[in-house]
Amino acid sequence: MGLLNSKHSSVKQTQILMLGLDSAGKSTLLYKLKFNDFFRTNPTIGFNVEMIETGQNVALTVWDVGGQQKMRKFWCNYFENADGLLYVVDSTDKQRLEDSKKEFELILKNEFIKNVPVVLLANKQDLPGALNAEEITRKFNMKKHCSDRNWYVQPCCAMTGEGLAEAFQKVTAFAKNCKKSKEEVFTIFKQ
Ligand code: G3D
Ligand code: MG
Repeated sequence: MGLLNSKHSSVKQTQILMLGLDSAGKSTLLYKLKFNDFFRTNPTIGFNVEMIETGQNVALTVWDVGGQQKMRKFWCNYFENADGLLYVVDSTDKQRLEDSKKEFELILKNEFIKNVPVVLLANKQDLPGALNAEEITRKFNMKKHCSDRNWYVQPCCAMTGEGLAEAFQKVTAFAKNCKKSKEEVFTIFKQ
């Protein structure tokens, strides 16, 4: 990946970082999208990484990093190359919503994530009592915390795949624009 490489290839390589607390549904979501199938997951130790072709001249590399508490201090190791962030929330886990929000805010404060577009996935919409996208938007105070970047909140169900295509289309489009403006800055800097 890199700013120069993208000028020499018609297929843009885009790095998407997927984070969220353990059990939010990240790995289920990744494999549903990749294989269009439901896989029983185990807690992710380390990370999973998959290439996903979008059919829009963009190849996504999606990094699914383990979300257990002891893993969260390693999230920052993945920040530097991220072109887009997918943050996954278990919309039914009201007890840990505050924790999830706190972790989200910490990510956004990191220098490497500055201006990186965000799609927040309000997952597990199939379950009773799931907060909807509007409620999650309010709880996470998206307007305030993401005022410096493109953002979107997508309701989804990783088990059925509902909402996933929309989320990936959105983050890809945002990331494309973000990369373009980075390239412009880079070109100006080189002159
Ligand atoms: P993680 O990778 O974020 O840690 P996983 O989360 O993908 O491992 O999923 C954690 C649990 O949530 C799994 O159940 C998985 O089947 C379930 N899950 C993920 N997405 C959805 C969804 O959209 N709806 C429902 N109902 N469940 C979902 P288990 O039972 O294996 O712990
Ligand atoms: Mg996982």
